[in-house]
Amino acid sequence: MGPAADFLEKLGWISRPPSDSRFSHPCNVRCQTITAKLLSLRADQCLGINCDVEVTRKVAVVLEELGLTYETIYLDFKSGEQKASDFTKYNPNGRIPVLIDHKNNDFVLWESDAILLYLVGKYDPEHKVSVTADEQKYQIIQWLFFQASGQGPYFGQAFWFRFQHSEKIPSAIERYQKETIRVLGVLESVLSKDEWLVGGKCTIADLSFIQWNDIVDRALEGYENFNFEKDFPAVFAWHAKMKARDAFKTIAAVWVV
Ligand SMILES: N[C@@H](CCC(=O)N[C@@H](CS)C(=O)NCC(=O)O)C(=O)O
Repeated sequence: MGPAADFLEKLGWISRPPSDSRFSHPCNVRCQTITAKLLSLRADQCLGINCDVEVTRKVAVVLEELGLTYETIYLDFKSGEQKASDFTKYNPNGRIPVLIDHKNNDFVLWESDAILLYLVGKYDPEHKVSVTADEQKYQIIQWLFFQASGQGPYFGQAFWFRFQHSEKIPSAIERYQKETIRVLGVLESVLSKDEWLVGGKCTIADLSFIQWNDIVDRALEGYENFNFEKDFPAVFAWHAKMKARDAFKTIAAVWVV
């Protein structure tokens, strides 16, 4: 680790894994500028999580919102560290993020929205980003399911077919870009009437959407002059409000996309 890492550590933005780290991968600040790398977090006193810059940023944001302590570890996707047994023993799906809660007997959990529910269930007694009424709890679950089954896969596939697929397949690009637009339309229809998705406040339901919305311009590159702010003003304003929160700013300062 170089002087940049020393500086970030002094600020408390990163911390180095203890020598008895459960993962062999070093915590390495170079990954903060390499989007292809996987950023992972590991608990020191409290919580651990594996996390990539875009896809699992939301978990880190919620850890910040709740003032929890965590550490970061990076996995290298290119060399397939996420599929190696060192990692799949935690997540058989070979994907990030994974949470390891050292305060709870090293309890392991994967799927980002399940992790968000766990974090607020266990560590948000003041309901900073959660709710108290049963009905609203189910509404949060509803939005998390929509995020995991609607936003994540459609935005992800739009991205994949636009930038990563070996062949150029216009019909696949069109299909997933249109679905991305549809998902944004669903959000717009709700957020043009209400400031937040559930309970009139920012909760994990809202925060679960931030990472993909943050790169929607790229997913929709080339799509009918797409303009996030003009086409979906309520979603754009909602996203901007979340980005202005301290938790997001802390994460964004460390994780350069
Ligand atoms: N529904 C999952 C999605 C997880 C996911 O797709 N993670 C990607 C992040 S880039 C991943 O680990 N990909 C690596 C791979 O598929 O090998 C969640 O929300 O946790």
